[in-house]
Amino acid sequence: MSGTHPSRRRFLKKGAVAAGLVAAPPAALELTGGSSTVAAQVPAVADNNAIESVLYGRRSRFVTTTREIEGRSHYQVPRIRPNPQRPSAKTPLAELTGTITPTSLHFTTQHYYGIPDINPAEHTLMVEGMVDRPLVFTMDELHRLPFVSRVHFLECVGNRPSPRGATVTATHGRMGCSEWTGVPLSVLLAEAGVRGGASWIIAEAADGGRHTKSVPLAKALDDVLVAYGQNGEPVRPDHGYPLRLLVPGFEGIYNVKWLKRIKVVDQPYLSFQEHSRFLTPDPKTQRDSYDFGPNSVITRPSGDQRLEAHGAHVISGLAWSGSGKVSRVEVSTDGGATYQEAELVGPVLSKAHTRFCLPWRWNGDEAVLQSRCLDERGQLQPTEAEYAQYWGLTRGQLYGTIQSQLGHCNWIQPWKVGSDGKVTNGLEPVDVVVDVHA
Ligand SMILES: Nc1nc2c(c(=O)[nH]1)N[C@H]1C(S)=C(S)[C@@H](COP(=O)(O)O)O[C@H]1N2
Ligand SMILES: [Mo]
Repeated sequence: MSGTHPSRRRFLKKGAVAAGLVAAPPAALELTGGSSTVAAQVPAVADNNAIESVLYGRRSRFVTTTREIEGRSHYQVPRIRPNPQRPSAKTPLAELTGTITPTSLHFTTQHYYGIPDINPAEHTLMVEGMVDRPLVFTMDELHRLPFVSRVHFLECVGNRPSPRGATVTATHGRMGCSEWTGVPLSVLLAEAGVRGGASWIIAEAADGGRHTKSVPLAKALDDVLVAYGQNGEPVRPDHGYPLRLLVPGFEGIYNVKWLKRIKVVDQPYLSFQEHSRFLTPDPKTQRDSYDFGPNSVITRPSGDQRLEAHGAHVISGLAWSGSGKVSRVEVSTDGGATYQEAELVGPVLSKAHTRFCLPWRWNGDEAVLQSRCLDERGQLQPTEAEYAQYWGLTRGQLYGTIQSQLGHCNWIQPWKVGSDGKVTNGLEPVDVVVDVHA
């Protein structure tokens, strides 16, 4: 789906918002006569009363938002759309409200292998290596241990603001935020007894690619979860059923899905995912990169949407930081010349998406909307120019390099509102953009 909001568009036309009075818009009714792109996808008949709809719930037939399928996962792999071997997809951020990403719409990344079909009755988790007592847990045993539930964002290092990104899904859709439930890894490690001299763990998956990642032991003992629940349900197959590692604030790739084995060791292993994708001959980028810095993006209005009326609007988006809580979000409507503090909506949780909003009157002039995040560590989200200067990169390098070899691309994404209300990307165009999800 495109990022347009047909229901909102119709509603705004009537001028109710411009008057500052927000009554509940009759979205479904409006849509029947609304945008043809959406109307075309609306099933002719409602099945709200069908048994299947009641058994597992079903959204309104007027709501048709889906994830957006990824083309390729590696710059050397030809673009195939969609690729059944590694079905990956992005979150339609512009269509969502609040901070929890519905699991059905939560982005998903598969590398060279597809999604396995694992029988939980046969699945086990082994904890071994530099421990006093190597242990094997069945899923039943894991479910009998004390658990925690925590809300955390999960983001792929492949997210990057980009002049070529027509929508916020294109630039930032490789992220989601869920309530994760599971056993703290520290509990399992205490059970096994970590030996002196240990400093890392290696987490390994049960999928065909045996996705493997090294995690510092200090992080493993801090807030890492062995998660079996996502948003109140068992983790779904594309997110790692029946068990995944959840490494809050770290790059997505650390969050090993279909988790099979934890090995306690005294050094990081150069596993396939590390050496083939994340190390380059350039010493500047040959660094360990873990938790994401402060970040934010406006999701409404954002690329490919259109403001249909002058007057009252609300600028809304998401802010997050891998270092902890968001402490402040500021929004600019003049391309960064001046900023105003936005309201943080709902709970502000550590290493979680935080929704922000700012009421704004649009008088019909061109405007450049952008947000910046300050996190509790005092780190401020950089502009593109500040980021490039810090790493000594040209704009060509910024957009012509694979995201995972750059690091964490958390610079500010501006959206430009034209005098016709059309919202487009506010970054200066560049010749080359390499877009890869890692
Ligand atoms: N076993 C396994 N774990 C994996 C991956 C994978 O391909 N296989 N992809 C990683 C990457 S790169 C990301 S960004 C996240 C995505 O998690 P999600 O699919 O639940 O959104 O999972 C990580 N864990
Ligand atoms: Mo990723």
